[in-house]
Amino acid sequence: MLKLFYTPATCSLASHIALEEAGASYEAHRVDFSKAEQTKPEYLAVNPKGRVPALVTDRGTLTETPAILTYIAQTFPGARLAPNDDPFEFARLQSFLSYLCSTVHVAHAHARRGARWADDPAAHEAMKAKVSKNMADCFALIEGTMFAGPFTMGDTYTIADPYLFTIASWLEGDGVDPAQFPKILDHRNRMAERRAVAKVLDVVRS
Ligand SMILES: N[C@@H](CCC(=O)N[C@@H](CS)C(=O)NCC(=O)O)C(=O)O
Repeated sequence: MLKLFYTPATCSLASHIALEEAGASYEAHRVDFSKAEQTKPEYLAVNPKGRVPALVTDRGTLTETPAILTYIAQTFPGARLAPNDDPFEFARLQSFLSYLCSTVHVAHAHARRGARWADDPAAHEAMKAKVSKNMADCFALIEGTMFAGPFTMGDTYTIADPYLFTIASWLEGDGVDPAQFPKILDHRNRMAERRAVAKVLDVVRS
């Protein structure tokens, strides 16, 4: 049985939705950031990085959202969550996942996790001050050139959709008005109506 370690309102939501969309059997284990559980030995034994998500499989534990999403798509091919047989389309998908992981998520993290990059409180404030502009720039690029529509990669729903949905749900908290990005806002609204998304949101918000 797969085990997903998740925390509400974090990037683990993408993997959680993908498991549900795949029809996977899994257990969801909450990691409570308000109790700093991600820093405790019990959780570090699962993921020494001290982050969520982590997906425990019968072959070992996977971390990093793009890797977990890809694993889910390839383990449940019947759910057709990735173009597994088309190297170019698969690389396009990887490119989108990588951008969300290594650029957009990192831009967002500068608001609350500045201590990863600097010790000086003034530097933390300077990083925070850039978050809304950086996130708006990233989403302008996604809206203008990367989002194919009606789903993220085009006509077919893929693992990029729950990932984009997850990170787009952070916009207001980062001081960005999503109305500037009508395609992304429409995608976010359509995603919220999916059965799998509503089910996972019920669990993480309970
Ligand atoms: N690159 C990782 C990032 C994981 C990550 O930073 N997760 C955040 C939540 S969105 C976390 O666990 N933060 C806990 C902490 O920094 O203490 C991924 O994409 O899975």
